[in-house]
Formats: sequence, C-alpha cells, structure tokens
Amino acid sequence: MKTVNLTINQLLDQIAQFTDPETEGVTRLLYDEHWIEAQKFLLELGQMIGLDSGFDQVGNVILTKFGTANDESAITIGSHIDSVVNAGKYDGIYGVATAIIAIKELLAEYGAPKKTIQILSFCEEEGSRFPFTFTGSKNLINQLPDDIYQLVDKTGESFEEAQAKAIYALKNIFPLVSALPPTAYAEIHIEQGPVLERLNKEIGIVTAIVAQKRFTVTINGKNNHAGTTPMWLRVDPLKQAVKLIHQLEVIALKIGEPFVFTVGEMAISPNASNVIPEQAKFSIDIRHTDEKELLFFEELIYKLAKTQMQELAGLEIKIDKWTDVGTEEMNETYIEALQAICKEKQLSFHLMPSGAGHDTQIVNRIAPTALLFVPSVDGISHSPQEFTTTENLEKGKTVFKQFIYDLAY
Ligand code: HGY
Ligand code: MN
Ligand code: MN
Repeated sequence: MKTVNLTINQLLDQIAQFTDPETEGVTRLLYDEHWIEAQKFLLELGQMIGLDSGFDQVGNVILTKFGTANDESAITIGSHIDSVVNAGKYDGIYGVATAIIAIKELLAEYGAPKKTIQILSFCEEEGSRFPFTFTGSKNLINQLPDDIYQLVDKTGESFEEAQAKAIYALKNIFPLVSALPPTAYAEIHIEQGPVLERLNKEIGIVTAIVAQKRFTVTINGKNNHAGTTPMWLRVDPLKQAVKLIHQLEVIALKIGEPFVFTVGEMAISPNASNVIPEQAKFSIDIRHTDEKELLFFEELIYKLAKTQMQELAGLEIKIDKWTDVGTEEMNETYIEALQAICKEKQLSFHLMPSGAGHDTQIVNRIAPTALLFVPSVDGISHSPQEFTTTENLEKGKTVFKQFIYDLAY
C-alpha cells in the first residue's frame, strides 16, 4: 500500500483544485466535470489507504473498512463533496478529508476496528445546481424521491442526463456498491458562523439543526416598452417581486432570532434596461428551530401572493417548495461523550444549534448522530474568504478521531 502522508490542509488544497476555473474560490456542482474528478480522487485515495472503494447509484463515494465483528451495518462518517458557487475550500469537504485522515491514523495505530466504518463523500447537499438538496444522504436512508430525475439546471440539462454522464465516468474504473445501513453517523464541519470565534471556543458540539424550507417563486407579468407604457397600465413582475419580498422582510424582522429569511437568487427576463420584464424568478430560504414559525411564514408567502394576484389582473405568481426539512436533535449520549472527549483533551467547547443545514439532519431520521464544528474566521462561509486555521482543523480532527475510536474499536 502506497504511503499517503497528507495533512488535512494538504488534502483540502488538493481537492480545492477540482473547481470551475471560471469562478472565484471553489465551484464544484453535482455531477459536473470537477465533481467527477474530485470523487475519482477520493476513490483512488481510499484504495491507497487500504479501504474498499466504491460508489453508489447516485454517485456517493463509499470508502469502507470492514470490522472484525463482520456486522451488516456501519459506523458512518463523512460529509458532502459539492459546493455552492464561489465557495470556500472547507464547506463539506473538511468533513470528508478529516474522516479519511482520522481513519488512516486509527488503522495505523490500532489496526482493524471491531465495527465496520464507512466514509461517505455525499454527492450533493447544497442544492446549488438543481432545485433539490441532500441528494446523497437522502439516498443513504432510502428517502430519495423519483421525481428528481426530471429537474433541470440553469442550462436546461436534466438531473437524469447529468447523473448518467457522471456515473458512466466512474463505473469504468471503480465498483458500483451500496452503503451499509448506518448504526451511527458523525460529521465534522466548519461552523460557517461567528459564534465559536466570538466566544473564543475551539470546538462546537451541535445540539440541534434548524428546520429549513426553500422555494422558487416565479412571477409572470406583461413585458412592454419602458417608455410608452404608462405606470397604471403595467403588470410588472419585478415590481411585484420587490413588493412581496419587502412585505416578507418586515414580518421576518418582527419574528426575530433565530428566524432567518434569504432571497439569494433572482433571474429577470428578458433582463433589458428599456423593457418592462415578462418574468421575475427568485429563491426564498427560511430557517428556524421552531417548525411552527416556519409554517406560519410559509402560509404568509402564499397569502400575500394571492392578495397581489387579486389586486392586479394578469399577474401570475407560482410558488414551488423544493426543500422542507424539520428540526433534528443530535443524540444526547453522543453529545455527552463529545463533551467528555473535549475535557480530556483540554479543548474548550460550546454546545450550540446549527443554523446551517447538514447531512447529519437527514441521517438523523434513521440513526443516532453527532455533529462537530470548528471555528470559521470572521464567521464567513459560502465565500472564497472562508477560512479556518490549521490549528483548529487539527483540534477538530483530534476530537472526531477519538469519538470514532470510542464507537468502533
Ligand atoms: O445552506 C446550508 O445551510 C448548507 O451550507 N448547505
Ligand atoms: Mn454549504
Ligand atoms: Mn456544508
């Protein structure tokens, strides 16, 4: 077996090379050519460190070390390989890199584990190419709906076509396998927020992950000449979008913390300065630990849209919900165990909820889970400026590795 002496940072830098060079930072979208190269790299790396390397029918990479107990399930660890557009080099992939390095070190120090361990590089979590999230972890727990195959990305390519190309590129080199059912799942991730840095804590132990809903709102109006169409005659979808977003913003601020409301994407057509638009399309992302608040806000979106359509003849507002995940609480026993490990390693820690979504919240539907954070400098994420110090990356690995040892050896 070739010796692989990679630090976490070196592995992160290698994987960050698999990106669309036309963009800032890292852009690696589900099934694109950079995604294929990154998954291939991880499959080869798994082989080099003595793991059984394969991938499943949605392109999750599965690196397995069978335990001496020969069980039919596995201690499962990992995170996602895909990124948002213009991302940093840590989101998701830090969890995959740390899992690989922790297992490499445990095998060198203690040999084969009692329990089987499987590392997953989940194919997709972000929802940054197709309007769908958590593809990889939903496939792991057999909750992947069939209707995703007809989804199309911004270029018009279907999920089905993109997946077929990516799987074809992998299957000629590596075996198609299925993951084992998870008996436990653990993920380590950058915090992507300012809390740990502000509190000067080294490790975040996540107690719960917020509920999250995402929508695409499509507003159709009547495109016309910007100069000759009087204001009272217009059915302007962009102005109506602004009106709806403003009304929602006022209510969102009234709901207050920890509720968050984001409009991150917007597309106008035909998008010309002297043309009243025909269509305005935008995203809505809402999150809260209390699912009732989210439901209240969701119903408000529909209600306000309906009123706007009643007030302006010819206006059409369509609302498509494509993410709806509930609040998930991490396993109490694991939270205790992680606190004990931090105390033993003399690392400061903070118990906290996660405002970011993670594969942990999906796997938590069928198995006990643990989620660890390391600090993000200035709380920045989903940006090329995303940064975590080497020291904190390594401290996270120390805790994560001990936790896996305690579960599997
Ligand atoms: O959007 C999120 O919460 C995560 O980064 N996918
Ligand atoms: Mn992310
Ligand atoms: Mn992530």
